[in-house]
Amino acid sequence: MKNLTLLLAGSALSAVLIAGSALAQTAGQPAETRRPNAQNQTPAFTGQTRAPQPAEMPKISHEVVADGLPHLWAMEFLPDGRMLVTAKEGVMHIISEEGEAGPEIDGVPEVLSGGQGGLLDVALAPDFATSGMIFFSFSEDREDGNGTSVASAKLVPDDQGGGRLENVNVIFRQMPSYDGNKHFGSRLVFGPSNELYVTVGERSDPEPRVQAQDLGSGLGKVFRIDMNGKALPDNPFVDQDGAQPEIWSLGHRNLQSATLDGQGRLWTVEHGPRGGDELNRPEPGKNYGWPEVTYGIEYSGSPVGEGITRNAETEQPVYYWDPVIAPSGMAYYDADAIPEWKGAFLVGGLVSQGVVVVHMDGDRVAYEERVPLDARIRDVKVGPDGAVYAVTEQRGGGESTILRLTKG
Ligand SMILES: [Ca+2]
Repeated sequence: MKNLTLLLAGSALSAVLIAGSALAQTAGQPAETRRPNAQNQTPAFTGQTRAPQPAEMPKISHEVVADGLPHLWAMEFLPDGRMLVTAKEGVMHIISEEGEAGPEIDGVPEVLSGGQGGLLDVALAPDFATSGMIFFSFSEDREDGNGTSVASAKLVPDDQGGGRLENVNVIFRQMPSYDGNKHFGSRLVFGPSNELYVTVGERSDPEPRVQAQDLGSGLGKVFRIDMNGKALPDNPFVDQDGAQPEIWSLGHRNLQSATLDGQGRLWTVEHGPRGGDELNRPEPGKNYGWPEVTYGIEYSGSPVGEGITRNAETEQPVYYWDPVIAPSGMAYYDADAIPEWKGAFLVGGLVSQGVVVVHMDGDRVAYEERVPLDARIRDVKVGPDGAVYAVTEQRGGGESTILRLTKG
């Protein structure tokens, strides 16, 4: 009896501790303990949401490696170990290995930085070491509205820690334009054959968002293009009348996380509706459902469309989050410094204020782990040292920092 009393007291204590925090740090239990927003929805298969935490969770510490930065959106490591960053307002900087930001890079084109727009992602060309070529996405002001565009340029560093862009060339425009300030995406990822994946959004409002299902529209898609912005000849819709040939997959909402896995395959995490963020491995020509088939509910609380979470014509997400993490930035961990994370995806969480570690078993999620950082995480990268670098932002646009996460 005494033992039972102790046991009950222990359980009550755990329950209180868990209730006091959104995250439970107990192996085998899901990290997320809050009620889902979509109370009546159920996953299509075991492990599609709220996967358990792994038995081995490394102790992670973090330090600020750079601060006092403008509102950053993306970061890439240069071959020399420095970091190239984009800031939403439309500037780029090179940050030294000591964490000092150089002067603004000259020649960055005007961007539309209101709302969710701005200078967005940056990617180094696969041959950057010899060509100096970079690719970047941005919200572009246009005569008939605005939209996400992709430009290429040659980055020419100077010896003051800055540099300039030469031969800036807009190679791709998401069409149609729309007069709004939401859901521009975007991320840029080069595949193993130098193909460039471009993720975008569906512009959020009721009128444009349905175009995520329309192959004649570039809203709510993943594109696959060459370095001149042209559709690749083996894209899935190149021979279909009325379809945009650059489309790789459709039915997406707002994609701000993308990376390749160890096999060179594209994975994405997208901002879903309230309770519907999702991890996908976009395959050519496949339909990922939005806004007709989705988990979650509208931010107003009403169902999304007919409230359908599955049908035969659309792909189920590999994984979904309800409540949302608000994903931005993503990396595949293939380094040795944090062995427990080998083969996992690291996803930045704006609302979840940390890094979400998604451990895979084949193409399914086995475990989910959270690293709380008390800051909105806009981008995540693995450094040449095997540490994880997380870019923070402040809502409303205060200063950003870059954090370095290490084991121990
Ligand atoms: Ca979906």
